[in-house]
Amino acid sequence: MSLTLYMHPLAAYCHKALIALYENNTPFHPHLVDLSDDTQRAAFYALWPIGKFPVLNDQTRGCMVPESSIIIEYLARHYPGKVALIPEHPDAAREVRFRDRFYDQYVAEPMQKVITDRLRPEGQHDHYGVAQARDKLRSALDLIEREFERDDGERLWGAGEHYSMADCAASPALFYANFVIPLEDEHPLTAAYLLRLMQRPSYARVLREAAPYMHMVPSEPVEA
Ligand SMILES: N[C@@H](CCC(=O)N[C@@H](CS)C(=O)NCC(=O)O)C(=O)O
Repeated sequence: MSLTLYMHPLAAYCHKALIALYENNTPFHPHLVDLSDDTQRAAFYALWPIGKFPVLNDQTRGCMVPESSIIIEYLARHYPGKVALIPEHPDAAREVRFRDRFYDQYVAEPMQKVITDRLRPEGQHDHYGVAQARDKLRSALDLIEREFERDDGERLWGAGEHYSMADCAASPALFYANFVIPLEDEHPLTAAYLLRLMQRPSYARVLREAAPYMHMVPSEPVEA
């Protein structure tokens, strides 16, 4: 098999790449990396010294591709399927890329800051950083909600009427953000969007595969 995805089934950015692969039934080999295992960690860092997954290795083209958005761009160019995750039209493509960046940087990043802080040892928590991250996350969610309201809740997907890379990014970002700031409370249209994303067969499959690991997500009571 030509494509290998280095990943972990719980990792938000790996969900994003997996969704893209499943959307187009692209054949690939999933290579699960357990970073808590010294041997696996060393092997992964030898491949990609930054040590963040997902990383896609394309044996046929001799190409190693890190970064979830770049993996999706790569798949769209070299292994296209019937779902065009990056639209042809440059303006539509720019909108998709903007939404993708938005979900990564303003939803997924602060969400990860809050959740990974829960894994830190006692006495090593970053309370100030977590409070900042929660504020950032709330601002992003408020903006997403306002945009759905502006569209009278009629916009189906992240960047418009067509499913795209923006939705690949939004799926794990909102799924895990919901562990930090429950969406139903003040973001009902965003909660409805998350439900649509979770019902999409590609993400439903990712979540099914992640289910055996979900108990590892730290679910402390949400701070006020
Ligand atoms: N910008 C990267 C972010 C990747 C990332 O943060 N991956 C996390 C998992 S979701 C990771 O590898 N964490 C392991 C670590 O930081 O040690 C992307 O889009 O792929």
